[in-house]
Amino acid sequence: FLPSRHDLGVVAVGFSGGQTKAGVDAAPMALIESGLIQQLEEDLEFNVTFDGQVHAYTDIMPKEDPDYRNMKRPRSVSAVTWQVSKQVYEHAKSGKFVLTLGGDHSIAIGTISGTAKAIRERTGKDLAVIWVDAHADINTPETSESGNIHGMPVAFLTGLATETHEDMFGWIQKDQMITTKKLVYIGLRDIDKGEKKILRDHGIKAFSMHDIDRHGIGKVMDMVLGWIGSDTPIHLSFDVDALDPMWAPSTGTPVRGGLTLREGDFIAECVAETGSLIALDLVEVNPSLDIQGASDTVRAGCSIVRCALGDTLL
Ligand code: HAR
Ligand code: MN
Ligand code: MN
Ligand code: MN
Repeated sequence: FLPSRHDLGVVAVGFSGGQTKAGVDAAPMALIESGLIQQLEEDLEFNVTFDGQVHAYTDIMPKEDPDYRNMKRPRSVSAVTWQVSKQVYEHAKSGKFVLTLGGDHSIAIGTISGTAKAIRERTGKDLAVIWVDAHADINTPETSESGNIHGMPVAFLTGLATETHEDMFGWIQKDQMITTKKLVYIGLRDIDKGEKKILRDHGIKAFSMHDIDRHGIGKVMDMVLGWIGSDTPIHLSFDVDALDPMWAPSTGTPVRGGLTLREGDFIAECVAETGSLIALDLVEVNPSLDIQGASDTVRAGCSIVRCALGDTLL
């Protein structure tokens, strides 16, 4: 199932509709302008397939999009993630590693549904997902206190939330879903009440900041990868707010007490070392928030991507 080591598909998703703060749609351009894709091509010697554009999906955006089941902008998020799903699927189906630059975390509905389907078709295996985040993003529309869909992607991807309307996530088919058994969280520290119940009821594996304090990040990564097991393709979905705001202040929902820059890079390095990583999302960088910290946040994001793609110190 391994992507040919040096073929990389890049999808740039300039979308912010899964939450209410403007600016997260500008992240892909900021990451690219700081030299990320060039570094992957020149320093890491990847064969990059990239259409050269940051997609805004304006042509598929519905004109009206009233709230539904407590979700804000459900048709817009559904339309964009459906399109992202097809883009990511095409790259993954042809055996490329897929890098998606977000955008808010709602876009993971698209990225993971795309890789889950491609990996099933190519290998018959269930995809494992490592979700690095301050938040669990597993609210159903009913448990969400905000209505923001970037707090719900994992619920739709695991089938804990379902919808029959095709234009409001009803497009997500079984072969695009993931199992809660192969989902692992790292970095959690701001979980809603309803989410705690979901994590407990379904026995979902989660390593909070408390666990990282107790065991250290090295032991935690051993446990994460041990839980997933070898010979399992892995999709890493990295929300930059997993990092402490000291390192990544420019993000929509910062939570103090997070990962250091090195812990973030270490997570990415350990997953890269398995040789089983098939896709990476980098999301929630918002260069328009905490403008003094924007370049730090972009640099932290670039560093995580390079580490996940196998950049090593020596
Ligand atoms: N749990 C809260 C909600 O559902 C906050 C979610 C924040 N999500 C992100 N992505 N920033 O992790 O609204
Ligand atoms: Mn998130
Ligand atoms: Mn988050
Ligand atoms: Mn909260």
